[in-house]
Amino acid sequence: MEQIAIFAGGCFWGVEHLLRQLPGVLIVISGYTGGFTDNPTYEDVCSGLTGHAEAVQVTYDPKIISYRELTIRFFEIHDPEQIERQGPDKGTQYRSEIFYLSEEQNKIAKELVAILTSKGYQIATKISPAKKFYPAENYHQEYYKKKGGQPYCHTYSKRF
Ligand code: MHO
Repeated sequence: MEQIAIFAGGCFWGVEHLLRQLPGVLIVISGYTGGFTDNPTYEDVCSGLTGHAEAVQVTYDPKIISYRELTIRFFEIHDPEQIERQGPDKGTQYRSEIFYLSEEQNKIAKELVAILTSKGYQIATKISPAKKFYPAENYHQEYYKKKGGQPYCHTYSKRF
């Protein structure tokens, strides 16, 4: 049975591109969530006034990849110590946040933050219940695949 996970880790182009490469990840949609306006556009979210974060909705097969493995990768492809920014992108829409869809996901996310904290990281990542996820405009989907090139705001760093 497929499951869903939602992560915000800065510009969704890079998060989408890097999570899509994992075996067991079936679909990744770039979008907006965590704010207080309905049907936000990219321009709305860029204004920083909607409360939404750029985020990805990941559909995965838990028989191939667990939520824990997926979330570990999320922590290793963005910098979870940055507050309200990611690399060159500044603003609350680029914050680091995990939107959990079950108590089990909440527990796993908190355990991973505790592990990183015990290693000395100052984790900025928020952990919040999932709210409605709004898919972004088509031109934001599979951005790097369409344009060619590699993410410039995200790289892999081993942290676990
Ligand atoms: N720094 C990026 C942000 C794009 S993202 C979809 C840019 O090139 O505009 O927010």
